[in-house]
Amino acid sequence: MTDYAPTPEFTEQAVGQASLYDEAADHEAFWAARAREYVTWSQDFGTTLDWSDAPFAKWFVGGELNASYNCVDRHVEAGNGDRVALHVVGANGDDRTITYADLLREVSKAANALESLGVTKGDRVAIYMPMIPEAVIAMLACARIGAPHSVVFGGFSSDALKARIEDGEAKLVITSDGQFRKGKAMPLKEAVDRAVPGTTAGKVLVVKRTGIDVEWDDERDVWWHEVVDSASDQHEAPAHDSEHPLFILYTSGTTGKPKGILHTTGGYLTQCAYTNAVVHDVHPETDVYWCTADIGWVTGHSYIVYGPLANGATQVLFEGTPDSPHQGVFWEIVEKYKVSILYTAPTAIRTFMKWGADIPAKYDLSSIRVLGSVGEPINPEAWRWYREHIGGGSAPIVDTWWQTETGAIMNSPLPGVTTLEPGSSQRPIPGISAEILDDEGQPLTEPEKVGYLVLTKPWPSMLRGIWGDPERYKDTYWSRFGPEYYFAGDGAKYDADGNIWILGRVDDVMNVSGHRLSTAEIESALVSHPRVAEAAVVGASDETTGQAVVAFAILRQDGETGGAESDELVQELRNHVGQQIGPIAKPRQIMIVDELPKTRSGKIMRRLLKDVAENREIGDVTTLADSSVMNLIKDGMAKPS
Ligand code: 6R9
Repeated sequence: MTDYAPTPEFTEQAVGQASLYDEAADHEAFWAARAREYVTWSQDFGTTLDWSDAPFAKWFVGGELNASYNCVDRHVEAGNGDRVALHVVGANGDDRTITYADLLREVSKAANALESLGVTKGDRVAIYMPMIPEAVIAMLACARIGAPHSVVFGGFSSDALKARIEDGEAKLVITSDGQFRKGKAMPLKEAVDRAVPGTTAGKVLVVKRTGIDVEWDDERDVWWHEVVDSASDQHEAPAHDSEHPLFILYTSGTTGKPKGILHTTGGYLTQCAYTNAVVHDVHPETDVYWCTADIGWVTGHSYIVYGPLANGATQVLFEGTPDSPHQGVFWEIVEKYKVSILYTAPTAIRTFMKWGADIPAKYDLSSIRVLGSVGEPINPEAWRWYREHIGGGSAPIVDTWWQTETGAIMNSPLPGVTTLEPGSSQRPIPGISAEILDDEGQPLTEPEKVGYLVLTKPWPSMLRGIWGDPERYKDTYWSRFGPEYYFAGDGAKYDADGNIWILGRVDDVMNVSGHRLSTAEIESALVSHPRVAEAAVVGASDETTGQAVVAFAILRQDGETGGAESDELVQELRNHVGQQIGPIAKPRQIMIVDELPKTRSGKIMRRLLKDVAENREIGDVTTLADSSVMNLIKDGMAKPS
């Protein structure tokens, strides 16, 4: 039996010590102490938590701060201006080093430029960019002014971008001319040009990244290098209320319309900085930290931008993908920059496993001392491979469970304290309280009983609502088990040692390579195609991506089907989804069927379709309105195409 207890040497130097669990017995005093430990306040707060208007929380009431000041200025003021903030690894071989002093100048210039474009406190700014330092600078410039950013993943379609600009009523969009993908310059601004007309966005600020040709609207479009480079590098960071909105980030819900998750300043920054310190064990003077997420996802927000920069860490910012220019690029970067903390996703780890251990073995990975995982459950096999082949057989792995809504890490081992259990994110970190409830809302304590994960106490980085939809906020998160419990939407169980195992979403949300996609959203994209009458989408388990999108579509009667045409149509439908939502949403498989399995009340029984998609025996069909449907679907699948 392998012992995954921390070594005494690791424990001794660890930021997160066991005493934190004891200290957290007084919930509010614990968080008040973290807020003062990790954040510099321009005005100290009074009440730690105001929960009188639950589920609408206020944390660190009356406190004032500036998130950008906390992530940049204060490190320069403390004499650390020469410390590298970002080792920028470009996708085109053009690496750059940005120190904290450089970052302060760049963020100040960008803040001045945004103000010159008419952005003021409270205005929303959409950011649609590749993984370039200007994206980080733009986020921090928005935070500085108090203009909430809404970062839209650069892989999303122009339709998805438009919906997010409209919902957040963004005044400005920041983008780039293009982006490098596997060494090739691809357009990006083009999608913005299609998204912006008819929306509130009056200006588009464009970073020149690739130099490819772009359409230009003189009234609306402004080059970043023209307004930012010439702006003053002095910008006083104003103090904002602790509850001032910091950003909106859209995530998939159970209905087609994405939810704009709202985060505010003081509580969010506190929990991001604290968790990054105690979970990733960041020692800013000596560590080189690399989180491989994209800033378009919450992991990039909390663990590239706000957490590590608030802590004054040195990090790698990588513009590229794991397979370009070659399958060893991650390990080449680890070797070159002596990365000591690596935070990535199970889907990436499984891909590396598939490529083979001989690839990382060619590089010197001895600098690595902590590994992290996020985005979906990590299967024990991948966990062991990660530890063995990347972590030199000894690096602790922190499997961190959290969500866009929770803002920061909730369940995770502490690397200097916890004896690790491969595949489980184990237990709530100090300051967080979770339980598993059964269908009736009774707490489960017995091992191996499957229930629902809930959070039982408010936490500083919790979402403050869904943008523009307070009712949906209450319904989605605070009604399933009553107003005392935050319902996370994940199934979970305890093991005999009291570790929590997350079993995946219990709602109609899929997790593809760690990205949340809603079945309803993809179904409505399919149905928006003129040939499709009805569609059902399920997440089928997939060796590499965790889950894969599998769609079943019924065609309209007026069209022809069959033969070669149906292959072409399937391709066309896949592309249609890609265009409507983004390439990550493209179904792995689309099956053209004559019927869908439905209950008598007309609900599609996705459970049965999932059985088909995963090549399993079909489960209980007794609640189907027409039980012969499943035979038809199965027969259809068995037919060679
Ligand atoms: C940070 C992030 C949240 C959903 C969450 C859960 C799944 C994330 C996990 C995990 C098991 C982990 N999830 N981390 N499941 N173990 N360590 O991923 O946010 O994109 O909002 O997704 O991802 O299902 O509910 P988000």
